[in-house]
Amino acid sequence: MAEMQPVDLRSDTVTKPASGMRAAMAKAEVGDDVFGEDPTVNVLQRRAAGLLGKEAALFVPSGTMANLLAFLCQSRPGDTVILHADSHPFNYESGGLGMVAGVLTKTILGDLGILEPELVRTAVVRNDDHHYSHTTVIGIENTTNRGGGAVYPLPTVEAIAAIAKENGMRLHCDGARLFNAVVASGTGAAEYARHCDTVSFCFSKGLGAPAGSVLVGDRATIDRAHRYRKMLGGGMRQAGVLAAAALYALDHHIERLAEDHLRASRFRESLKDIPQVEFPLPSPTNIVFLDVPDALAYVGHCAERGVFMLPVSPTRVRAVFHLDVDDTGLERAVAALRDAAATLR
Ligand code: TLP
Repeated sequence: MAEMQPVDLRSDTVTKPASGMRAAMAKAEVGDDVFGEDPTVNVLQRRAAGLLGKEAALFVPSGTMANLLAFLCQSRPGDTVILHADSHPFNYESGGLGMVAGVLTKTILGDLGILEPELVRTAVVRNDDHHYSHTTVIGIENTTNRGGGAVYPLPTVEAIAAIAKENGMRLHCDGARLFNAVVASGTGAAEYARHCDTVSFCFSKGLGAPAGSVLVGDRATIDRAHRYRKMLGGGMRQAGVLAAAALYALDHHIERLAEDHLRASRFRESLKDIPQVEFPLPSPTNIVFLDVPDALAYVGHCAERGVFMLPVSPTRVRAVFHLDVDDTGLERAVAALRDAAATLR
């Protein structure tokens, strides 16, 4: 077989900085951000806060840290936070909520990783009886990772926000892929954020930056987050190099997310007749789940054909579209998956 570029569909985190982004990074003005003196970080934080209509923002190394800070800042050890059973903080953040924030998690269900407001209502404990832990924060995820990149309907966000408010709780949105939701739904980022106390989003996923996320919210909460970021070792000094990549991503990589969504749906469409492969969830954005008889074996056969995906259960595989997969990559992926499917017979 001729030398072919591998197609990496394991995650949208695998993207490499584009040449324009690297140029922006190279000429970034920097300073010591722990002293608040990195001009590029300061511009990014103001821009992110403005984009979401909030008072303040904090640039942090990862989405995991942004989520942890949100829960740390808005709860006390021994409190309970409400999350979907499929949520990222509950499943994939190394137990930080328990170990670092010291909170209990009450996990509830809902289709496609989207919290069912009525289940949220029943999960809230509002009782002065000292037997109970206080439920202080609700976390939502937009788009949902394990829900197949599903987009939160705005009325659902509103309903959950109303429950939070009625009960004196905070609402955090893990918007690691918030701009995928924005582009797919046409609902503005600030419109989603208006109902949430804090929102995080990542530059290092579909937006294509090498690292970095941001947490936005009111000034007092972000000030607390700043202190905890230092405590967790997330103060980054001349981080303007990374902030420049993030600013470049905001300027150049938001609208193009629609291309990833289109390729994800063409990918599904091109494979739907294969009897060994099923699509268990809709894929409205850039994440596609495939059910196959043996996920490890299938992923292995595809990898031999130069296409990488992630097994997420013994029978489920994830493929994620991003800016380093063009139409040629899509065609190559479809051909490899078809060919590999024959080996599953
Ligand atoms: N998700 C990664 C893996 O951790 C699974 C991926 O490849 O999808 N929230 C959501 C919804 C996420 O999907 C992720 C990353 C994070 C938070 C954490 O972001 P990072 O990796 O920057 O800590």
